[in-house]
Amino acid sequence: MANISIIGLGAMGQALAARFLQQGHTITVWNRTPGKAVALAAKGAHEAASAADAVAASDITVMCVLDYAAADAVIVSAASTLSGRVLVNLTNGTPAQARVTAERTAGLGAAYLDGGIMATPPMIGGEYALILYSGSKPAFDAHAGTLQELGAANYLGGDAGLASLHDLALLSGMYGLFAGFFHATALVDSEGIRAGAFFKLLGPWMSAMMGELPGYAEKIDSGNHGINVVSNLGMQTASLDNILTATKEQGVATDLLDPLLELFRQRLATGSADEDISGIFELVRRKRIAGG
Ligand code: FVH
Repeated sequence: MANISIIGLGAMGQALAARFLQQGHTITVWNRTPGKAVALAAKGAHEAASAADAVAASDITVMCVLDYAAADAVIVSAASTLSGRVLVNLTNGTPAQARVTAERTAGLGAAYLDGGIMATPPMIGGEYALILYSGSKPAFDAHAGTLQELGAANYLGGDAGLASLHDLALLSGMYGLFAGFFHATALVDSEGIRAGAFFKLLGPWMSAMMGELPGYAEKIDSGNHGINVVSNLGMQTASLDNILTATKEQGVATDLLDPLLELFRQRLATGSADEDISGIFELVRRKRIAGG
C-alpha cells in the first residue's frame, strides 16, 4: 500500500481519492476551498492544512485541478516540499503547458508525470477508464501499479507534452463525431423528427462509417490519396454541397459543416477530384509544414 496525496477535490479529484481509499492506500487530501474533504475524511483520508503539507505527506502526489493557472498556483505554494517527490498532474492543458510545468518541477527537484484522463469521474477505477501519461519514465515505472488502479495506464514517452497531445487529439475526434450528430439531428428535426427516433438510423450508420477510418489512416501515412478510391473527392464535394443546400432550404444552420466543404473545394481546386477525401488532411496540417 502506498502513501498518496491528492490535490484538488473537484468532481475528478474526489473520484481519484475515493478510488485510492477503496484500494486501501493511505490518502492525504488538500483543496483550495475548505470543506470538500468531509466525505473522504469519513472514509479515512487525512486532510492537509496546505498544498505543501499534502506534498510532504506522501512520496507521490496526484494533482487534478481546473486548469494550468490553478496547477501553477499549487506548485508555487508547494515548492518547498516538492524536492525528491513525484508529482502526477492530471489537470487538462496543452502540450506546451505540460512541458513548461515539467521543467519547472524538475527545477524544484521533483519527478514529473503529466496525464490526460480519458474518463468521467464515475468511470474512475472501472474497466473503460484510460489515463495517458508522459514524462519521467522512472516515476511511471515505480508507480504504474498504483496508477493502474485508477484506470488503464498508457505511458506515451519521456516528452511531458505527449499525454496532453494525445488527450486533446482524442477529444478532437470526439467533438468531430458530436458535430456530425448535431448537424444530422438538426436536419431531420426541421421536419419534426425526434432525435431519439432518428438515432436508431444514425447510430448504426456512424458505426459503419468508422470502418472507413483505417483506410484514410493508411493513405495519410503513405501520402498517397489516390489508392483504393471508392468514393472520390469530386463526387463527395458535390454530395456535401447538396447536404448544405438542403440544410439551408430546411432553415437549419450550416455552421458545423461549412468549413469541411471549404476544405473539400480547396483540395478539389488542386486537381484532386479522383483522389480520396483523405487528401484534405494535407490542407489541415499545412500550417505546421509551412511553419517548418
Ligand atoms: N470531470 C470530467 O468529466 C473531466 C474528465 C477528464 C479530465 N477532466 C479534467 O480534470 C480537471 C479537474 O476537473 P473537475 O471535474 O474535478 O473540475 P471541478 O469539479 O470544477 O474542480 C476544479 C478543482 O480545481 C480547483 N481549483 C480551481 N482553481 C484553483 C486554484 N487557483 N488553486 C487551487 N485549486 C484550484 C478547485 O478548487 P476549489 O474551487 O474547490 O477551491 C477544484 O478542486 C480539469 O482539468 C478537467 O478538464 C475532468
